[in-house]
Amino acid sequence: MIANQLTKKDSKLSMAHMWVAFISLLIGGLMGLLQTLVRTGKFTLPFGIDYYQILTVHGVILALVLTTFFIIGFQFSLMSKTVGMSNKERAWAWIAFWVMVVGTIAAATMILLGKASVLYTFYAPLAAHPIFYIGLTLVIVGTWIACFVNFHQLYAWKKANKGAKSPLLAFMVVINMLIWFISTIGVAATVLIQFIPWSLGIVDDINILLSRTLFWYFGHPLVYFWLLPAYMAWYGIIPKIIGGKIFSDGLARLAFILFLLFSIPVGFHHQLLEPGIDPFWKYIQVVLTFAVAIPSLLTAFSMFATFETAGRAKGFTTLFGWFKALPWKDVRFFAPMIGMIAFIPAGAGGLVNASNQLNLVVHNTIWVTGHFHLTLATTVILTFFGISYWLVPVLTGRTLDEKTNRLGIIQTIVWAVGMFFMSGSMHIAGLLGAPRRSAFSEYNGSEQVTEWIGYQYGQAIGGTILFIGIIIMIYTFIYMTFFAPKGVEEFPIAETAEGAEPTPMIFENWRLWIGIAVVLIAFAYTIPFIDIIQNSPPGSPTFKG
Ligand code: HAS
Ligand code: CU
Repeated sequence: MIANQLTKKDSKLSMAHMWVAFISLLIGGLMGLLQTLVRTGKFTLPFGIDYYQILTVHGVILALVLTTFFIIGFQFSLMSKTVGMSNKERAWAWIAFWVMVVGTIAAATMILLGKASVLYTFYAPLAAHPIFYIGLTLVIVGTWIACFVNFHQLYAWKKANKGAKSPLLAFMVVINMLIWFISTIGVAATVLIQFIPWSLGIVDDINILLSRTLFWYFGHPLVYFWLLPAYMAWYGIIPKIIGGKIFSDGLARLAFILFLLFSIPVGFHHQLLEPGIDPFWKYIQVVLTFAVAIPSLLTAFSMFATFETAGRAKGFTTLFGWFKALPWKDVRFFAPMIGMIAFIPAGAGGLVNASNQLNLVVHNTIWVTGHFHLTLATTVILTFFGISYWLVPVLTGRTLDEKTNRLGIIQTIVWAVGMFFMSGSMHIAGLLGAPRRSAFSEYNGSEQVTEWIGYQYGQAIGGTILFIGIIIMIYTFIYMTFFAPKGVEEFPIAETAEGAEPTPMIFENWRLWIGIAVVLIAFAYTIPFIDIIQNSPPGSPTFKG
């Protein structure tokens, strides 16, 4: 039998992923700073570097590379800790890692050579060099190997522990990888069937609407692939850090199952203004989008309940007394907590985006950029930073000392302040009509532009503060890896509260949940796909990105 623990070999595997993630943070963050400076109109990029090239580096390296490597590395550590990893599984996990690294290097090289300035969404008819798409394909193939390693880990554990409920965190990892696997089939299809033949010149035309629909079939679940590891930490780790218990194991699993069901059939909320999709199906997918907000609302409820019960157990009896009982000075709590607080306005913004009439106002404006810098770049990333303060010492055999804790608290505050300015300015400028994905322009002296410029400065101020946050984070990462005192750091895994309702075993019925997920996807997408394939207009001329 395989021991359920994080061995030295497992640590090395997760740590390799962390290295890629933190190097990506530095490179991607620098690009972000440059972008905000360009948009003030007072700064030009040196050496003839193009704005859209650095924008592509920024999006690809942060939204795709950093996240994927951090998530997969973190999830491997959770799986080893809760259900164990065999030597064979670890060998496959390393193969997955290297396939992803090779793919990343291939795609990154093309972007750096200026042959793939197509942004992270690579919308057709902007065309990149074929190697860019082949690189992306390799990254996806690597993640698929990682998916199957995780599936096999839980399967092996279940076989050895017949009838037992799977550990909560392992259950969550498997759900996240199921969402990832099902959704990446869409992006793999468009890249393999459409983009690669087209960029190689084998075919002249590309069905733009189809490619964008396949992209967003993947693009929305992608954001939950980022969010769910943060939720794993909120549900399964934070209660331990605050000296409490998981409020309800069953509720946590239910939330994750709802994500599996509703994350995917909602991609049209990114295409509400796209002509060529029947409004009826947009409406259906918007209804499903509001359904996918429910597990986040369950999570908000669960977290409040966890905080309150922990506070009351410590003897705080007043209505909000539990608030004081929280360990504000412990960065393992503080960083994710700021992330949670940010998710209240961030999630509300998401519901604004998903509302058809309001989407008309915000679509393609920098409001949307503000939205995902609150969700991804604050809620998710601050939680990831919060995880790294204990995970990196666990992986390197060191301890989270006073210095790391202090640096982490400062980092979190710097990040929150920087993001307040940057994302806040983006939201307001967006409401005033400022476009996203756009370098500085005076738009031929249009008067409206004068309304935006103040907020563009606001973004540059925020971006500069955020870059300071990145330097602090990188310094802390290096300190934790090489210099923090040696010792044994705790891997905090929470237990369920006594007296909580038992978890229904039906939650482990994978066939049922995957089955319903597939039915929902088929319902939301089959007719629109047929319609798009039969009725799309001919492709437009190709533009080299
Ligand atoms: Fe989004 C666009 C709708 C969540 C990321 N989103 C984007 C893009 C990205 C992104 C990257 O409907 C741009 C893509 C592109 O390049 O074009 N989004 C939503 C909705 C949600 C949502 C309905 N988005 C996310 C998350 C992301 C993310 C999460 C990343 C991680 N989004 C949209 C739409 C668009 C969009 C449209 C397209 C816009 C357009 O026109 O282009 C929902 O999932 C949000 C639900 C969340 C909640 C909040 C629950 C609150 C919690 C915190 C509790 C706090 C506690 C602390 C306990 C309902 C759980 C309390 C403590 C105290 C002290 C108070
Ligand atoms: Cu979405």
